[in-house]
Amino acid sequence: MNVEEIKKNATQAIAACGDSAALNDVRVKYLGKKGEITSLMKQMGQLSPEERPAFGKDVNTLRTEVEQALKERQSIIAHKEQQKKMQGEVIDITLPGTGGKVGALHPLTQVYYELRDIFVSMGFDVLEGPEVELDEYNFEKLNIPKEHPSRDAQDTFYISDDVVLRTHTSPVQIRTMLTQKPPIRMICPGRVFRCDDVDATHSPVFMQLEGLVVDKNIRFSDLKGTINTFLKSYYGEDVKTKFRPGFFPFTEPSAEVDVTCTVCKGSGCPACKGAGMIEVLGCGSVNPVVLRNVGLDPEEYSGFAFGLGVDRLATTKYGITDIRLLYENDVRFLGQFV
Ligand code: 2U9
Repeated sequence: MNVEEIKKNATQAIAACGDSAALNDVRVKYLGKKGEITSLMKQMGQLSPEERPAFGKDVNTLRTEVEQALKERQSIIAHKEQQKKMQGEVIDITLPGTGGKVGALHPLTQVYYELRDIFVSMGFDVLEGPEVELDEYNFEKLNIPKEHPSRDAQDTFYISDDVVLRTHTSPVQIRTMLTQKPPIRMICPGRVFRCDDVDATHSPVFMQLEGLVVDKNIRFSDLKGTINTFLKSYYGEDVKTKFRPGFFPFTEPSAEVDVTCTVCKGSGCPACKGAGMIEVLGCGSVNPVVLRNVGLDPEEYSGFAFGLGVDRLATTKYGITDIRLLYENDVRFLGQFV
């Protein structure tokens, strides 16, 4: 084949290439080791010395032209291939997003924050203490004698003879009275532990909130005013409260407090077992024995205290019939409190 024919064929072949692979085949066909242009070069030896310069020049020109054509075609193909690749990667920014799930505070945390904020607005400090406590602070100083039923090993987790998991947050008030002079106006929130089986109304771990006020001239009427103000703030202005006599070793006199049932508004229903009222907290004047146990003179100082279970305040307000719902963390339940 002569130079002109090769040039014509190569130019046509290059123009017909649609992708890099095809173009590379053409390159090999003409410029490869056994390619047609390479073979032309090898034929030089068979020519006479006179013919060689002109032939060499023609073949060189051919090679340069074919190389140039390949280069131009390669550039067009590369551009086309790039366009095709980009079309395959197009992102539709108008598609709806998948969105992240938004978390929320646990209902018990929401209720605790609400209770805390009410007491803080009434001038109470918030204090915390250890969950592993001395028997001395959890029981002895609170006038809970050795024979008292709540000291039974069934109710208390003992770490050793004189160390327990606190069964209430009252030891925090003991610690506070041992280290601070009255006036004391405090609440102490925290986890408490009792050796109970789990059922609709019991959990071996639950959150309590207790309060204590100690000063000169504190009377039972101060307790009633504080508790009524608190309960109206939490349950609503319409709530009715009832103080019934109760008994706690650390308060004297003591009371248990009921509020109108939030489910039936007082007419009687299964939630309040027909009574129209539900018990929500215990309280009383601080027993003078307890004041003396922490070195305060009951002739000079008096006080009141109260205690409540945060889960009970949550279940009564929202008509929840089983406290286990608050501890199992089923999102179908939790989602109702977002
Ligand atoms: C000191 C003196 C007195 C705390 C009190 C109650 C009444 C009470 C229960 C409510 C439901 C415990 O969570 S519960 O099971 N508590 O009824 N607690 S008076 O009295 C104190 C505390 C500390 C120094």
